[in-house]
Amino acid sequence: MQVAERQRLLSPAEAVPRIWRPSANEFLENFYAPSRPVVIEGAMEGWPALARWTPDYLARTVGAAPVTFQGDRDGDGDFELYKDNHARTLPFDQFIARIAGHRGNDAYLTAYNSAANREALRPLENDLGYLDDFLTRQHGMIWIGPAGTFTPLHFDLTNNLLAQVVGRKVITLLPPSETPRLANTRHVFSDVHDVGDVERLKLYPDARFAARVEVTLSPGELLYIPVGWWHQVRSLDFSVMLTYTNFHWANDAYVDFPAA
Ligand SMILES: O=C(O)CCC(=O)C(=O)O
Repeated sequence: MQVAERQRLLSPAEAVPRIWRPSANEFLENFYAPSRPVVIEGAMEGWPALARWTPDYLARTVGAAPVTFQGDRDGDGDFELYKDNHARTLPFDQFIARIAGHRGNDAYLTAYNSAANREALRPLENDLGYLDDFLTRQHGMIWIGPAGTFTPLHFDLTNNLLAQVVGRKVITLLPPSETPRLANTRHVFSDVHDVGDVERLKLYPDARFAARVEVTLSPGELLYIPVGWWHQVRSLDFSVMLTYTNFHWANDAYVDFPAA
């Protein structure tokens, strides 16, 4: 039997429903509290960033301010685990010139770089709205990359809300109950890296049977990923996204989790 035939696919509509602008209570009761992923449509309506954020506009607005990004990732199969080795700096407009119109996974400005980039990227905050039903008024951590970035399979120690602003991303989600199949030998990472990589799955046969669901996130859409849900992310286009963790409700699972 082919690997693809053995995979257990969750129904996208059941596992990750799409809903239109829920109230705070609907979101809390049906998704946040029961740890159920969901795509939220309509909540980013009117954000100027959705219309403005072309690569040229981003480069003009931030200019040559130096930014930190993750670079030289291609030669390192564990670039995510050893992310501190990959911190690189460029003037922002040069970083944009390097990724816009290109494809690949070598250079990616990620949420991990957000503290270093907060001041440089502040001019972009004028184009963002707020998600007051779900979050406090603090802007999210920004991800900027070319088509073809790939974040390997991992889970987070917080509930996350992903806000897609530019381009599309495909997010593969696997429930926490699949952890025993995912070779979770190192902190929040899976040795499998990519549950879509047929060659790699030969090394991790249990992972073939891990149930999964794919979500394509488009500009203006939010994805709620509950703490502990495995995910890997691939960008289809030049992409800008924000990750928020500042919910109105408890979000501190990391306190009890063993350090890396
Ligand atoms: O967009 C990506 O490349 C990764 C996003 C992610 O893993 C997250 O926000 O938790």
